[in-house]
This record gives sequence, C-alpha cells and structure tokens, in this order.
Amino acid sequence: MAHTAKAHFTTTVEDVDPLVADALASERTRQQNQIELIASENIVSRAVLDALGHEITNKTLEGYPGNRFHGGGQFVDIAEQAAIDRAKQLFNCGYANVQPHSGTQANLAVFFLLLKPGEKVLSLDLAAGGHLSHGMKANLSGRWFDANNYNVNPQNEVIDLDEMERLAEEIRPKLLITGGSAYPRELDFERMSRIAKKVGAYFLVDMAHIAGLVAGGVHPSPFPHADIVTCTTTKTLRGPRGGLILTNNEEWYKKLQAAVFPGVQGSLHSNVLAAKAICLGEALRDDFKVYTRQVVENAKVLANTLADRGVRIVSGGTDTHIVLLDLSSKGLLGKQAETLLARANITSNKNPIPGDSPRPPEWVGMRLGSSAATTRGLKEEEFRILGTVIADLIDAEVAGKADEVVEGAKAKIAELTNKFPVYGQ
Ligand code: DSN
Repeated sequence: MAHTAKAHFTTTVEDVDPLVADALASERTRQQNQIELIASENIVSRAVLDALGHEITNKTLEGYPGNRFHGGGQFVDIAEQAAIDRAKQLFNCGYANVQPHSGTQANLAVFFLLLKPGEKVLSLDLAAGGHLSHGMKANLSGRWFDANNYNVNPQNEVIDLDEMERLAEEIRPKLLITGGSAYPRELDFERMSRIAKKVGAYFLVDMAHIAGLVAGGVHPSPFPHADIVTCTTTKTLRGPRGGLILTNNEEWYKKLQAAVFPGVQGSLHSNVLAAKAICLGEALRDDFKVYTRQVVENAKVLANTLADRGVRIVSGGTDTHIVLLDLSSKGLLGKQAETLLARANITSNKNPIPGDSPRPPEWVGMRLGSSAATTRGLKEEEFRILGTVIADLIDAEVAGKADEVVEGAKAKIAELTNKFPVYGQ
C-alpha cells in the first residue's frame, strides 16, 4: 500500500501492524479474563483512556503553563493547570508539579532538589516494603547518595519507629523517606516528621501506593507533616502512568519546578497530563471515597480468608489495599505461587517479605492488592471467593494435586470476570 498522508491518518493498527494489533487485542482479552491482584495496578476509566489516546499526544512542550519554550500550548496549559489545581485541592497542599513521568522520576527530582551527591538518606528497607528509588544500590539513588535503611520490627513486622529514631540520630540523614511498594500498614507521618525534625532532616513521603487511599480519606494524609510528597497517579489513584510532587514549601517551589524540568526531565507528556487532570477530577468525587473504602474492606476480607486457611499474612493483616503473604508458612516460594495462580487466571507477583532472600527466585513472599478488582465492582463476597480459590490452589499445590483443582478454580474466576466485565466487554 502506498504510504500517503491520508493513509497515515486513517489506517488502523490492525491494517498497519498486525503483530502489535494482535498483542493489543490479546492484552485486552487478558484484562477481561483475568482477575488482577497486582497491588500496583488498577483499571483506568474510559475518560482517562480517551485522553491517553488523544491527538494531544502530538504536542511537544517544555516549561510550565503560560511559560513555554514552544508555541501552540494553550490547550495543554488548560489540562496541566487543571491537573495542578485538582492535585492541590485533593491533597490539601499549596504546590503541585504534575509533570514527572513516573514515581521514580518524581523521587529523582526531589533528590536533585534537596541533596548533593554523597549526602545521607534514611529510607525503608526494600524487603520490608521500600522502593528501589529510595537508595537501592543498583539505582541511581543508591549509586550517587549514601543510602541507609530502617526496618520493621521482626516480631510484629510494623515499622519500628524507636529504631528509626535511633538510626536517624546515629546517621543524621539529610533526607528521611517513608513509603514504598509493599508495606501494608498505616504510616505514622506525625511521629516520623518529629524524628526528621529532631535530626534536622527533610521528610519525604512517597505515597505512590496509597495516594488514592489518602485522597479517599481512608489513610491519614502526609500533610501537614511531610516537607515534600511524591506519588504515582497509577495505583490506588487509578490514573495514567506518571508521577506527582506536592509540597507546602513556597521557597522550594521555584527550585522544584526547575528540578523536574530541566533538572531530570525534558519535554512533558501532554496526553498524560490531560489524563492526570481527569483522574484527579474523578478522585475528587464522592464515589471515589466509596471506592477507596471498599478497596480496604476487600483487602481485609482477602487477608482474613487466607489467614483462616493457614497462610501467614505479613504483619498479621492490612490497613491498605496490600496483602502480603508469607508462603513459607505453606512451604512454597513466591514464584511457584505466582505461576500457580496464573494457571487459574489470577495475576499476582512474587515479592520479598521482611528478612527475605536478596535473590528474587528464593523469595517466599507474594504481594496481592485489591484496587483493580474493586474497580471492576467486586465486593466482600467476591473477595471471600478469591481468597478461598487461592487457598485451595495453594493447598493442592502443596499436596502435589494442583492439576486436579486448576480447572475448577479457573471456572470460578471465569464466573467473576463474566459478571464484572471491563470496558463493556
Ligand atoms: N513499584 C512497582 C510496584 O509497586 O509494583 C511498580 O509500580
């Protein structure tokens, strides 16, 4: 087919690229047919998808609304300003930068703003639920800064604030960070901010996982305790892939803008900014509060159902959307359980638990999350079914009889996915 301008604008992906078209179609079917229990995932609204696939993606811009390096940005300005205003309203803070391309980029910009290479950071240990961008050795944050970790109490697996205070006094970090990827319990921002102040550290809350729960009022807000807050818009906030940086510090604000652009990023993602504005608007609605309450209730039901069947739940339960399983209680590894659940169309991920091996194939943990399935409309009753199906699969695997239960488990999952379709499928 001759490649004309008209064809460029009208030929569908099915015609132009069957390989990728097939992958897209298969991914759509996978999302419909599987129950998503990966805690960092969610299912965005049709409106968010509309923005992500909109022509606005063509617009290149650097700078900030009203002060761009390129012309023609007046409509992106509207979207970005809406995202800024809504983020400030939603999280009750004075300043928002909505341009970070991810949570990791947001954290990198905060490091760029507040630290010089070699300065000290104190953050939650990765196996205890921290995040790689908080100082993991293989990440730039760990390579360029002096990263130290606090941990959970080995008895109750809750962050040990006394130990955090002792370490902070000993290490005297410039930046104290809390939050991460796999910590299921409520965070005590007030006490942590007191620890940071006592040792003269800035206090960064990375609320990537819990931003939606904070927005919905089911987890305490990091404001007014944190000096600076980062998050993704992806997870419980149910928006596009991307990050936010929030603060009340007027003095930092200009420097923060410069830390994002041109500090660690170039041009912005116009379509993602529009999608961020939409998801933040959705999170301001009352029905989002109802959604987040259900997310936490569902996670608790899942944790209790599994615990009743003898699966040890790290920290004994959850206050959030995250349920962390210790599969050593059943003699399984995380990767075995991940593969097993996938056979029944349940998507999950192996994860380290406190004190776990540094080697992913040896992890005994599995992280489950309730956000995406709750978006589909599943409630307590369905999460009880999910917990029972998972426990049945695990027990059968331990007994060497998984083949006998997988088909039955798949049928139960199919009942749920048919009853709670995504995108009108
Ligand atoms: N941090 C990763 C996770 O929580 O799964 C990606 O968002």
